[in-house]
Amino acid sequence: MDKEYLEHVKKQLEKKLNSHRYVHTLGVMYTAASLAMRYDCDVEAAMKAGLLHDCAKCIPNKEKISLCEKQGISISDVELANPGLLHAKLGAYLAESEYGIQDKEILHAIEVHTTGCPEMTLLDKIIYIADFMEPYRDEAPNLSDVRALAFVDLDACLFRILKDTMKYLQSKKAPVDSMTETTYDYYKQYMKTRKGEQLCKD
Ligand code: DGI
Ligand code: FE
Ligand code: FE
Repeated sequence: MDKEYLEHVKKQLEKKLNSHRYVHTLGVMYTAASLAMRYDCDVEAAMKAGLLHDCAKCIPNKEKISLCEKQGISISDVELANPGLLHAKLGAYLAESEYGIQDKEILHAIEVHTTGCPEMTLLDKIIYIADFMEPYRDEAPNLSDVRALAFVDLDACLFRILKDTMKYLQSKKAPVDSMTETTYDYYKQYMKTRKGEQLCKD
């Protein structure tokens, strides 16, 4: 375990994030570690991705946009209207350029942690789910169900969160990012197919 690296990054992030976000970040790091243990994923990679997933969250929105433009990171219409969404892509960029992460799997998990994507890797799913269920999160509905499901059936848990997120965005009349929608459609189909296969076996 690269303890020195994790401690070093923790100190950096404490300066870059507000205290609410910093505490959330530690929650995601340890929750991701637990899920990695359960599903036989690389625990150190899960901790690094969890620690860094929101590293760009507290950059002011205007700066998020200008940083993306400078780095040639594409911005969709929905992202332009909701620049907060850009913290995932920018986070992956900063994880590499500022925090020295070279592992593409870690960078990808950070990049897709807000919208998800089709065919997520095990690490992508762990970070996406840990972000939603970490101990300090308290605003989401059905949290206790999601937390229990995460340790029993990772894909069912992922789909449950995607479904709740779509419902939440629709209730707020918030514009849905095309990747959020694509991910939801992909895992809806995936869970349907899985159910069909299960029934064939029975
Ligand atoms: O950064 P965190 O708050 O820890 O969590 P996150 O990166 O998952 O971001 C959560 C927020 O992102 C939550 O308020 C819902 C929002 N979000 C996710 N997908 C979309 C979205 N917001 C809009 N407008 N459109 C989306 O497709
Ligand atoms: Fe985030
Ligand atoms: Fe987060």
